[in-house]
Amino acid sequence: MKLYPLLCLLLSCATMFSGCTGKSKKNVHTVDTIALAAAPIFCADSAMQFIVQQCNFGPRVPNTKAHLACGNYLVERFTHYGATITEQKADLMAYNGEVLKARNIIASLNPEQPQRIMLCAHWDCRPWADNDPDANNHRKPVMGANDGASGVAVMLEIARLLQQMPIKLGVDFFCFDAEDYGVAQWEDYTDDTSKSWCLGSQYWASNPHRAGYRARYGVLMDMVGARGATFAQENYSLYYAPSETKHIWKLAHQLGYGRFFPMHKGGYITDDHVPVNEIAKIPCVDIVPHTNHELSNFGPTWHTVTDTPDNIDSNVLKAVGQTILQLIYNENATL
Ligand code: AHN
Ligand code: ZN
Repeated sequence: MKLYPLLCLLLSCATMFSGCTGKSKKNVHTVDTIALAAAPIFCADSAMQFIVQQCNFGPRVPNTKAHLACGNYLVERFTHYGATITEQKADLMAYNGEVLKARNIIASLNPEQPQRIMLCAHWDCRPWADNDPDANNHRKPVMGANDGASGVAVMLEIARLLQQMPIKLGVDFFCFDAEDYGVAQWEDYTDDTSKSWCLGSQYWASNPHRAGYRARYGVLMDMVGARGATFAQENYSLYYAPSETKHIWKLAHQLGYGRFFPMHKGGYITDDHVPVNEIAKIPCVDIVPHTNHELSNFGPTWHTVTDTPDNIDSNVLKAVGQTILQLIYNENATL
């Protein structure tokens, strides 16, 4: 039955009649745009260098020398860019019974300003490349150029630029530890393993570094540098921070990075934004890749020994970094 043409005719009539109400007729072809405050240019080469610097310490697996040295480096860099550092040290029990000497590093700009936003990334590396196609690599640590270093590098570059062009808004850079010690793939767990991930952010959300800490919202950046990455709208983000999520994606499109930010749902990803949303009750968006690859939905280097700086694409860092930098300067313009 050819109902289709009839349906179309009815729909177009409805549209025509609604057009006769006289409301917003002349705006039907204009899309409302986000006003852009003056903002610096995000330097992707600089962000790339911050990835290389972190990786030069070796895999930053908790309880290793590389982890300790890189933590000290992050404190030194954020201090150099004018931030006030709060370190949270805690002994956190991993699922396998290991006690992790964990260290959340929180770097605050304009610490007295009540109007704040939070940027987050994890800085630790996974102790096992358990998604590597070669089983001989499963017990080797992950270098974490993308999974760890990339988000921190984008934050460091933003901190560097904020020192050059200061704002009034408060900005907190959260370097969460012990994100990536989740249950290994070789274990045969049948129960929920989600709490084995994100130990540092779970700790912070239950023990905030300042009593009564609040922020307007947060943005988590996890694995924001891999070649070929695209960032669908993550489902917890859409659930807990719908307006912020849609706004960031719209901003990215307006800045010309639409090909990295498809306007559709990804999946529910267990990540550091979940405790921020569910325990600290601060709306937090996760920018995390959703890539249909046979090895993993996070891309071919995820939890493999190939997660190295040579597989980072600075164009991906640029798309994420410039979008979040613009977001910050726009937020500052509302004060
Ligand atoms: C899960 O694999 C359940 N979540 C991903 C969290 C993660 C690991 N992010 C980076 N590495
Ligand atoms: Zn990981």
